Amino acid sequence: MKLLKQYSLLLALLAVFIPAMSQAADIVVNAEARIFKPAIVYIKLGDTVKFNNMTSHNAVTYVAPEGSKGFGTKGELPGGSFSATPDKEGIYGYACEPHIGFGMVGVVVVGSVTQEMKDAAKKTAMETLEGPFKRIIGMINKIEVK
Ligand SMILES: [Cu+2]
Repeated sequence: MKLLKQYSLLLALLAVFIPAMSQAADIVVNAEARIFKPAIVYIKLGDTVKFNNMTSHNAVTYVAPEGSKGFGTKGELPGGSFSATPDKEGIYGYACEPHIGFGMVGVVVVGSVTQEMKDAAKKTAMETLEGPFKRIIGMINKIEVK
């Protein structure tokens, strides 16, 4: 009887987690001349952001949630396309380094975002970003708190 109970519990857990895992989605961001389109994307933890047309662009996080390793590699162009799967919920502000002078920045929001999270990301950005990378702050300002 006890074994049957454990078995049912296992089945119930699988029923909950398998659909949740299969819902992980690919969200596409296209690098265009001097912009990312869309520049702000809202995803769930486990979703992947696929950056296309990256031959002359990169996407490197300059603001990331605490403990996250972010995505992209400073000073490197991934070429073609590259996929980023953020490892923590929160706000990721990133830049295309070759075109930062043109304000080519974007934001990935993972999970639900509160005003406090937005304020904290903005504070971090203001304290750590330099020169044209401060453009990321403007993009964080545009995040919709839902
Ligand atoms: Cu670029």
